Amino acid sequence: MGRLVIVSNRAPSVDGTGDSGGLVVALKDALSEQGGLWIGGAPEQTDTPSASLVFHQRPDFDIALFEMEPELYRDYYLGYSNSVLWPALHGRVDLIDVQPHYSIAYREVARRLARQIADIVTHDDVIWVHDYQLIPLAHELKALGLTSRIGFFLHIPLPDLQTFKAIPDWQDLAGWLADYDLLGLQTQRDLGHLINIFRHTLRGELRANGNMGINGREVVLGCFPISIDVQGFRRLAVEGAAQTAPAPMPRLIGVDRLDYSKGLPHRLLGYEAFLSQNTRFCSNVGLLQIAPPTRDDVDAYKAIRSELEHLAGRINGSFGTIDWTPVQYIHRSLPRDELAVLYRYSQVGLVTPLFDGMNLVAKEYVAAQDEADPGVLILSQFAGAAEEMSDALIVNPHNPQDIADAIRTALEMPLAERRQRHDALYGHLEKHDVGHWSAAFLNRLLSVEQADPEWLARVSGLESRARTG
Ligand code: ADQ
Repeated sequence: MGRLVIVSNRAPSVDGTGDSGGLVVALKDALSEQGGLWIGGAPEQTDTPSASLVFHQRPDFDIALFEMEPELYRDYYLGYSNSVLWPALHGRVDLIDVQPHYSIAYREVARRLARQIADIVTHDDVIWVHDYQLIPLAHELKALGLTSRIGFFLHIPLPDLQTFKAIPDWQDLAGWLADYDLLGLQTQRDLGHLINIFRHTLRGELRANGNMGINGREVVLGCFPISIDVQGFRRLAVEGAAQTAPAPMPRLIGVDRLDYSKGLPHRLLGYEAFLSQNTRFCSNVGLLQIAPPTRDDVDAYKAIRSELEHLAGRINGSFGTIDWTPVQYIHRSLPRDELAVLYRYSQVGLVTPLFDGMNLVAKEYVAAQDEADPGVLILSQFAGAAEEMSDALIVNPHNPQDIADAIRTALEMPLAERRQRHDALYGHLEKHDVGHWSAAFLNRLLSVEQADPEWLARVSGLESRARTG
């Protein structure tokens, strides 16, 4: 094999700051072993973007930045990626904002990026593309004649066929997905949806090995639940807690990007119901919600912020006293070591998204616990993590009563049951950390046969005819 080439919407920082957590930790080892390259969008846009990738060297791997004009970036990223695909793939078709220039920009980014990548990769390089912002990339690369193996991992959920069909370009999207050699999804739920989409849209045929025959070639499909650096995160929690005092009263914690998919208003409604039905807990428990704003320029995100502030204010106004604030709401990101300690010193972890690819907070919360006296995870049935973490208290996030009941159960749960649930959750996580995830995906990608040149010539021919026609 040649190099491992990672492609994502945003590249890691050139100086290594901000590497902690996330994808970089997951892929660093594989990248430095294989002599790797990470290609991603430049952190700043420019009116005079370079026509080729801009290279930077780090000690562990190289970075190649893709530059874009501000308007192109806005229409591709805030527009198509986050005002069409993100809501649609999270089942919020009511929030889709369809604008013709969004989808033009989305295709243009993939086309330009493919040209720049094709200039620097070779047949032996293995390319791993990440997430919904770059779905057409394999199609564009193959249209340029590239024969490298190309895998794709979708970090967010894939909805059922009917929801998928609400995206105006759904047939194109299905076709672009089928151009990858390996498609990785977070859960069996999403894999089932993908199979159905391929069957319906491209007459895909499921083979005995679980892959799909589409247009005369085999697309390899797999479920690869992403995880965290379990040992590393646990260490942060243990070391941090040794230097910090525990919270003065039992605490519930929520940590989420401020996003409508995370079910934050529903969570607060559940907490409100819990307080009103269990008044003995008033003044004896607190909810700490950490939710830094993201994608502020998209209207749906402004709305969720004001809704949440309104609800937190209402609960604090109704239940709070001079000495007790029921909801503490923090609007910014915290360093990971602080977060790890906050999880460890919280008796309940509230992870209640309405729809989520995986949700790493659920895994971080479990990894951070003290195994001798662990807290309880309350987890939405619609988080991808629920497929693996059935020893959490699983709730329907749409039902505030379900959340209220689970909070009471968690706070009253005997130590023996808490330990038994935590042992099961932690035991699974320990064996399925983020290293396991990246190795599983890459091994599968390396086992895929390289592109059939005849098929490629056909696709490229069609593509060039379509462009000139
Ligand atoms: P996200 O939607 O960003 O990721 P998630 O999996 O919950 O969601 O990851 C969030 C990460 O950000 C966690 O590591 C968390 O600790 C961190 N974070 C959140 N709020 C923070 C804060 N206030 N301060 C510091 N850190 C904070 C997408 C998908 C998920 C999928 C991941 C990975 O939507 O479903 O799990 O990708 O594939």
